[in-house]
Amino acid sequence: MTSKVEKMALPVGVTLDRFIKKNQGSFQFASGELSQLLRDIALAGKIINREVNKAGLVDITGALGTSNVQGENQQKLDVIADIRFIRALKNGGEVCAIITEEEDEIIYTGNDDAKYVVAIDPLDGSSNIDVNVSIGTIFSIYTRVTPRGTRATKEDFLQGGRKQVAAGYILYGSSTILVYTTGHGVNGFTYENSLGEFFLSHPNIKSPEDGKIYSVNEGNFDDFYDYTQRYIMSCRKKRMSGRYIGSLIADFHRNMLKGGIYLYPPTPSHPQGKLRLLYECYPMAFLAEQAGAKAIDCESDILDVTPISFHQRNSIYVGAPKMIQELELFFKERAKYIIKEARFEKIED
Ligand code: AHM
Ligand code: MG
Repeated sequence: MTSKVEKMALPVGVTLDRFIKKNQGSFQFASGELSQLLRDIALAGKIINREVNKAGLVDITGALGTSNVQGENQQKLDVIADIRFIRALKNGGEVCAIITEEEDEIIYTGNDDAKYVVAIDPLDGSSNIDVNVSIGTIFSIYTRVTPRGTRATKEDFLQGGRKQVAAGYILYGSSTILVYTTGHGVNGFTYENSLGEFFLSHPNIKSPEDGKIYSVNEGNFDDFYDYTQRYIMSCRKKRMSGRYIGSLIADFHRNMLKGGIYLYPPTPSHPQGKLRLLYECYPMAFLAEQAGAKAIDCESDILDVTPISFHQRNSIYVGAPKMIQELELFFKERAKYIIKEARFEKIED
């Protein structure tokens, strides 16, 4: 039996910093720049964590009264997180340009020599801020395709999900956790407030093969296509647990650890789906694949969807591989349904 003193003297664990350093060698042509960039993101995450934690104390909650580029109400913390992230990435020096869910144009950092571009959703699920529900930051990193020393262009960002070199999220929940992948598995680091450090707490995250949780905004049920409705009804029939926080990262994180599926299908108000391809769908899909889960829309793997614009939206179904397989059977039905419809139209002609 370990004595109380021995327990207290146990090592505190692997810090994010040490983990990044140790694993730097597994990056192709590692030069330390990606490692430094991940550290910069972690630093911004610590700062936002501080802001989020005092959200109820100072006058920073609630709507700002302005809208972002997509006409949605911006929360004050949305704006603060946006500013904090951009500043951290500018000061870090490893990023030449940034796009964020909150702004329309490319943000140039002034570091044209830098190798990477980053797409971020600085505070996702922000309608949950005022009510103490989990929110998070999502990031996605690409190696630029334009030559170093020149100005980055939209081609640097519109490379497609498979070109991501790293992606991750920081979830500000019952504790703050940073989860990321560089294409060599997924690891999670919990923030230890008193030491001001992220420690490896969830090494090599793997999604269960199957699960019992489905996460969808069921208030939209009547708006979903027939085949999606039938899938949801099958989940109900199996007495699966419905769990929907309304913060993608929180729903995703829980499902990844416990086994589940998250769905955001198209609706009349969001005919392409609501979530943004570059800021939300691609990074979650990269993480999901690396954790042995799957992310699709009705047509293909999310990572194969062609990007056209920065703020393009997409439907997404992401979760345990067996659950996605089952959903795909319902999508196949959809194909039949469409073929039937087409035939029917033909006969009528
Ligand atoms: P946001 O980027 O404006 O915060 O919106 C994205 C969020 C996701 O985190 C969440 O899963 C989804 O929107 C919830 O949408 P809805 O309220 O329509 O269910
Ligand atoms: Mg978002």
